[in-house]
Amino acid sequence: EEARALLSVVGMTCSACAGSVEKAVKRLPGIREAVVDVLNGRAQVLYYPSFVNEETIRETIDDVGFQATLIE
Ligand code: 9UX
Repeated sequence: EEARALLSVVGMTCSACAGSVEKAVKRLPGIREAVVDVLNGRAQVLYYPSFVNEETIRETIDDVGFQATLIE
């Protein structure tokens, strides 16, 4: 069954930043969709919990160079 994660992402200043976050998250296994809102500093991710978890998604965004925090 599909789950949804909403994260705060601090440090994105342009749409290329948002693109790099989306690309990195979508490369993970078990991701259905990733939408990044650069203006509001949010990332919404639909994923399959059997394959990936929220902390892995959060760490992946951190590794791209931004400060990600799980909101819900
Ligand atoms: Mo360009 Mo966005 O180097 O942080 S990708 S500003």
